[in-house]
Amino acid sequence: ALACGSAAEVSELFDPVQWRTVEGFQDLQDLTYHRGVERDADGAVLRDLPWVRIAFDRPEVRNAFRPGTVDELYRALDHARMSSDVGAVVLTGNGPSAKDGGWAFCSGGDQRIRGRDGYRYAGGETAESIDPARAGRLHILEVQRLIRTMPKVVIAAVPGWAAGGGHSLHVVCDLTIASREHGRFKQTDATVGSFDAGYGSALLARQVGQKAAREIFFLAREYDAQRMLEMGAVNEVVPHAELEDAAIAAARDVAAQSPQAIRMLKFAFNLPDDGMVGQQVFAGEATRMAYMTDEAVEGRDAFLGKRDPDWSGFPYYF
Ligand code: S0N
Repeated sequence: ALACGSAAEVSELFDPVQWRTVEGFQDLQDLTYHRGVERDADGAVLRDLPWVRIAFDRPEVRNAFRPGTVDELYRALDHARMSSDVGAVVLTGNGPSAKDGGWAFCSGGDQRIRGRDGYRYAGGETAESIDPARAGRLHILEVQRLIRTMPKVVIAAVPGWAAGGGHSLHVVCDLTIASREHGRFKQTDATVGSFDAGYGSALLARQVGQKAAREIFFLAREYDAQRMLEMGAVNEVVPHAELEDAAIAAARDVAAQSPQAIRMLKFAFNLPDDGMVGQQVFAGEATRMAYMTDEAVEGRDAFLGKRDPDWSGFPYYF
């Protein structure tokens, strides 16, 4: 087993017994990426379990993401997407901050390097050195789409602040479990002249209703985990120390279900809100399943055999 870091190195809530570092991701700067494992009494890994843990690792800025963080997040999520033995992803934030003990899931875009002229605050970057094609790039939206369309269940484990673009990330996750003591939600987009006019607002309105979503964005107030549970944006509120166990328990329950059924259900839940893209994603899975049938095989084989297909063995189901 690869060294997976101790609770002190990764996060106070991280249980090193439950995880191992994912190979090929030791270079991450702003995230940690671990695979769930079962160990024997001596701590040796017996087997991998079908879930992973991806965590923001910038607790000193409430886990705000800079462009490099988003690159890493996309890379880790895409690796999880393409791992055929992974069914659930726990997305969380490491902590607490060594500076002040504060906890965060994610506080959104790092405001020091944002958009126009952001290079001025980006430590070392200048107008000449920064790649203009990358400056102010909102590729966190690509991450949102990946979370939304990956055929796995993504569970936000919120140990502290979910603010701004971090709030939107929890909204787009399939499930949210929050710390009772430290889970805090605040949509600060409009406060800093930003606005997630996509999933962050529209999907939130689906979850909590129009009036509540407008209140969350227009007033930028702070909500605790219990209030968010009552509004319908959070699935479960648990004692802080039990947050990661609760997330693992949810991942374990997901893993007990049929992978195909989970995929189809996730895409079915997305479909009404995702328009033709939602239909395309759902249809892609339906086609994949259809390709497994004798009927589809007959169509393929007839073409390859340069003969007419024989559909006589395949009823018009009703
Ligand atoms: C999360 C909040 C409410 C926590 O408040 P608290 O507990 O009082 O802590 P603070 O003392 O405020 O923060 C502790 C330290 O962390 C730094 N910090 C916190 N958040 C950020 C951040 N987002 N960017 C940079 N630094 C951050 C504080 O400065 C403080 O550092 P020190 O100790 O050195 O002073 C509170 O912190 C808060 O409201 N944070 C800001 C939340 C916010 O407005 N986020 C941005 C909202 N918009 C988006 O996320 C949209 C996406 C986006 O921004 C983007 C992404 C990629 C590319 C471009 C953009 C774009 O917007 O253009």
